[in-house]
Amino acid sequence: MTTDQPPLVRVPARPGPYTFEPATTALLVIDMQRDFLEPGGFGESLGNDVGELRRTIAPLRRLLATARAAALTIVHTREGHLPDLSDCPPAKLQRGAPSKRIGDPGPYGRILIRGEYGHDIIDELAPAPGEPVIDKPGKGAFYATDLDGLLAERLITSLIVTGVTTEVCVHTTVREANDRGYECLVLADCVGSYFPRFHEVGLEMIAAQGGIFGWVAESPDLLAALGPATVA
Ligand code: TIU
Repeated sequence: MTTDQPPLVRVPARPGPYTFEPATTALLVIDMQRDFLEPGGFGESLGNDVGELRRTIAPLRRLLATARAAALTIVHTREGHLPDLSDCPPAKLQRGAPSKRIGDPGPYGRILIRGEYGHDIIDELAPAPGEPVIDKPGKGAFYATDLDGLLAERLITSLIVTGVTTEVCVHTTVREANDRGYECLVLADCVGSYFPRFHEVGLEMIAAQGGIFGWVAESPDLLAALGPATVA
């Protein structure tokens, strides 16, 4: 029997199954940058346990391999600022302990400055040629970027959201996406926070009230649902 319906993928999720069409779905990988994740880096220098973030690397590698095999649109983001800090509002610049603020010298170059080693994406999750990398000055990936236009050009209506940190850049991006009409599936094992309780409650907040901001699933369930495209 033939059908005109596009192929749909259905993933067990909370608050209920998430259904998407691969052709109109993008994988968003948020801010998997050395400044946040590398041992000895900026995030760790603030007293954070980067292990809470690094546990996302292995599942994200599997997910990226499968998403590439399935020809999903993949978009990476990086949080950071121009070297002259002209795109960093004073309110953000003055946050944090003196000497550990945006633009200050850090273990991997000037903290969160574009072009610095620490600002770039970790080697394990390096973008493949042709995959867009969105540089964003805010926590949300839609604020002051062309992400919305890029997704619209590709007719994307559904986002699989991953990256760090759960309650900061992931949450802000999901909220922005939700208000713009995108459906979001957040993968619990592919997002992480320095604060485990923020991570847990952040995920609960997304799926609460019938999925007020979106859906939450585990990446192995998504890989199983994608079936033949899954890469071990
Ligand atoms: N990417 C992102 O979440 N930026 C942050 O500053 N996160 C913190 O949790 N600090």
